[in-house]
Amino acid sequence: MASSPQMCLSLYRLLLLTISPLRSHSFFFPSQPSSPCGPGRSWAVRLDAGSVTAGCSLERLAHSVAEEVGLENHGQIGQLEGHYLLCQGVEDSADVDSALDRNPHVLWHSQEHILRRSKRSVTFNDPKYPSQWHLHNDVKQGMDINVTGVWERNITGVGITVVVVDDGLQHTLADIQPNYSPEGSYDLNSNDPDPMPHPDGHSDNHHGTRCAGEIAAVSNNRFCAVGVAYGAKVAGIRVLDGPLTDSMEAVAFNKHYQVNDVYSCSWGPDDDGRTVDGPHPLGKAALQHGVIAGRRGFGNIFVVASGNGGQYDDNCNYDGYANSIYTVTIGAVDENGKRPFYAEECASMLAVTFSSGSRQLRSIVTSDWSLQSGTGCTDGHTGTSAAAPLAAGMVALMLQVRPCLSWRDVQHIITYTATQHDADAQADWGINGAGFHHSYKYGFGLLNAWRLVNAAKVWESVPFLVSYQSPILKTNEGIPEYPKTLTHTWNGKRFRWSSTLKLNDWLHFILRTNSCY
Ligand SMILES: [Ca+2]
Ligand SMILES: [Ca+2]
Ligand SMILES: [Ca+2]
Ligand SMILES: [Ca+2]
Repeated sequence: MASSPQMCLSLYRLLLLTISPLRSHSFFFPSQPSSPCGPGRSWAVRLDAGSVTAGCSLERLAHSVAEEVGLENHGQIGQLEGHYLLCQGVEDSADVDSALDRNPHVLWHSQEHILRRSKRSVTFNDPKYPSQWHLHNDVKQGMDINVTGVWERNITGVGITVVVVDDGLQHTLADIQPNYSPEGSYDLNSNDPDPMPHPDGHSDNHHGTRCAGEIAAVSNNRFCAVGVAYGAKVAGIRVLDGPLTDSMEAVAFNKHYQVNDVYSCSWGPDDDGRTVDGPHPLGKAALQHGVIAGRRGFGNIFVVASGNGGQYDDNCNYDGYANSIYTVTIGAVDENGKRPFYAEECASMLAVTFSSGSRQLRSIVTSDWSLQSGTGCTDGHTGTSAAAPLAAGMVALMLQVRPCLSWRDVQHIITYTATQHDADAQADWGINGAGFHHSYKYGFGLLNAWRLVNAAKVWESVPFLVSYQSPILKTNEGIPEYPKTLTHTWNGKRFRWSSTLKLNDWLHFILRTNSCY
């Protein structure tokens, strides 16, 4: 059926060449359209294929219909057989619609009008959104978290609550209030349910509010900025504005843990390159309890910042929050994808995302408190403090599409989807025993929201954690001065530690592994 007009055309070509080589080509085929089809000057017509006589073609019919009604044939419309676009020439024709109505070969016709269509790219009226390069970097392609396509598919963190464990949360701000979760919030410094920060003259308690804005600042409210998961709820636990004890940390890590899905912690022990500290027994127990019992048994996701002691050669392996297997440890890269001066290196870093860099590079634009000299918006959020909340927001996006991901699934998906980037020749990427690229500077690589969410959609859950703790094995071996590497064989497996530690008398290693062997 579909090939018959083609066959008919072929016959005409043959005849043309045989019996009338000098005859005008345009007798049988439409002449080149002499005018563009301007708005309101074109008609789409559907011709009656049944009225094509033997030896003729739809194309030829379209040409003669166009002539009869005073239009030019601009050819078939796409792949729609029998549909042609007829256009008005330079001069206006008489009543085209009536002429087409009367034409026996025309089954249907419609004068074309301009249709209003908008691109499905996300636009926001938030005045600082254009400066949020970490969400859409128009200057340095690829140096953003690749989230806009996720939003275009209506994945914005809806149904997920991220809690910021910090110095408070100003939940009355225009960019926070609509997404604020009082149910997930608490004030452990004043022991009340309201985590509102205290402006106290000595300190800038704006930190928690800035982190919360990165996660879930309200979009399209003509105010400040947009969060990574602007459809998510954000809660605050105020715990850093006063003396902190092990029991307070333990309460914080499990506070409202069936409401709060993700805990964002942009703090840790002193980053002076000399401190080895982390959660004490109760804090440790609370982290473990959170991944076992929180989020209805799927496990809370604890996102922690890797630390800002890079310039003091601090290493996040010394930081017990970072080196805990229960935490997602996030480091920072600057706008060029490079490790900034402040970012720490370590083996326990899972991945990196964007934050501030050297002076000439842009920092993170986010909400701010409006107390003291705050305006409710800042373009100066910095450090690994600014990186971890972006990761927490990305985890919220993952959990929206797959609410039943376990805490281990989230870590595995990060490992699989983080991208190795070539920003730095000194990155020292290696391949680990499971075949993944890893760097002490960049973990498994750059977090990518698009890849995280798509992997989450199809992810098959990994098994529960299996762990084994060996008895203490004393080796009494010194770590050589160069290379600073200690290799030890245990149960037939070789383990190698290399470190930039300034060596003390002895080291106590605890080997923890997620694999069975
Ligand atoms: Ca309070
Ligand atoms: Ca906003
Ligand atoms: Ca540190
Ligand atoms: Ca960790």
